[in-house]
Amino acid sequence: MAENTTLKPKTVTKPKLERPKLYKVMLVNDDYTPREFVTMVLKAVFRMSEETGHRVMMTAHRMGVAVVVVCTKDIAETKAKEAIDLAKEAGFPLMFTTEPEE
Ligand code: TYC
Repeated sequence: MAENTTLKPKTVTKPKLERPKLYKVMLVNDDYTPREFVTMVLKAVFRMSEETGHRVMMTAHRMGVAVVVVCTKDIAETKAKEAIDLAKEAGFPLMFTTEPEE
């Protein structure tokens, strides 16, 4: 028996994917942490090359702060904590902060 099926066009709703808000990890200058130590932390925690680590360290040294990386809130906070912990263990006041990107 032929069925009288009405085919309704399906309404396709495309869910809009929100872009995750991005956060900056900032490196803050201080007068006590040795330059080589700052570069070492940037290499170890943020996987920077010697050259990039040195450049970012010198930017913070000269300008007061430098952007280290832009990533999700979770990763930014985890990386900043890892870096601060390394400095604490070594007895240096080196500070990293996180803030939302404009
Ligand atoms: N200013 C420090 C010094 O002269 C080096 C330094 C650079 C420390 C960058 C922190 O975020 C920093 N020993």
